[in-house]
Amino acid sequence: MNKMKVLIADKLSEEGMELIKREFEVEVKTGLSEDELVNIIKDYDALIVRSATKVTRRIIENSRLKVIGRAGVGVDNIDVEAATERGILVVNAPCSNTIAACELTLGLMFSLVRNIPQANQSIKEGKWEKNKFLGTELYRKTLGVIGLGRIGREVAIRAKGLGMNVIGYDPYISKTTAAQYKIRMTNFEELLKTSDIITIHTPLTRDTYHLIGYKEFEMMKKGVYIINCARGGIIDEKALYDNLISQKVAGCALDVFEKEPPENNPLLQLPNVIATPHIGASTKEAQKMVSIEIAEEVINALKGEPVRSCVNALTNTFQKEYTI
Ligand code: 9EZ
Repeated sequence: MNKMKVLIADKLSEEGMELIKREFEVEVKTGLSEDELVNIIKDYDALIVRSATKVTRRIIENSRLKVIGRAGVGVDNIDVEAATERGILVVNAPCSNTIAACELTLGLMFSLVRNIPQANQSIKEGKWEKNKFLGTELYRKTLGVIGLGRIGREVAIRAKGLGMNVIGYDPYISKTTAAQYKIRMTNFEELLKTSDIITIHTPLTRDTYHLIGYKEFEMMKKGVYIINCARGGIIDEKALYDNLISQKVAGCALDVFEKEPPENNPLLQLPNVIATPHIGASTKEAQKMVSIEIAEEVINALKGEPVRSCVNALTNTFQKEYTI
């Protein structure tokens, strides 16, 4: 019998690819357009992507795929609804990126309150501006964590270790789970009103699109800091811009944007914005683990064995990812 065929459409670490090659035929073709994918997708039983490839309804409906694997967490680049209609499993790799995303968040939090990127820029320009870079301490400040899934929890645990007062909000996390992690849960409004620093760790869903907008900024403390290493679109960028200009928000750190890569995004012109190019998952460890995690899931799916992380099951409109 012919081996089943797996198309890897975005760069994936060798470790995971080796696992798949043991049992199936693997082809790597990156940088394909939607039309190119539509033309070749009929040949494959499985498709693996990271975030670059958008798996549209058109691609899905021209396929005979059994499974689509997302080497990462958020599936907002996959039309899960179209896949579900065709009975195609969509699996992701939700565990591997946790520490990488968490540690980037902490790095950006320190960078934000001490102006580390701006100070680095300044000294390299030959300046010695000791008085310009007066920071604030994290110790005894209140960190509001919105979204207490895997990443939010790890951020909360570490922030407590820094002597921060950590509060959390997540409508999907039970009091019992929060108690296990010793995180004090609040409602959304209290978190906005009492946090010195707010960090976001939710997926992008119909429910979290523009979760932070004008109304929410209005409720925040003057001088609040904001961190978003989750998904662009959760914060209304126009509202953020206006609140940075008015100094209501003292500064923000962004790893993600409504449009990636950003094109003339005015946020990137502001001195109190620090930014990174969506590198939350970019560690050697995470890239290796994510390739193994997604390989195992796709192999399980193709063999008809149980999978650990199928996202089709999330059918209610609140949990469904927001497809752009
Ligand atoms: C939404 C969420 C958390 C959240 C967490 C998860 C689907 N979903 N939504 C709003 N898993 C905080 C605020």
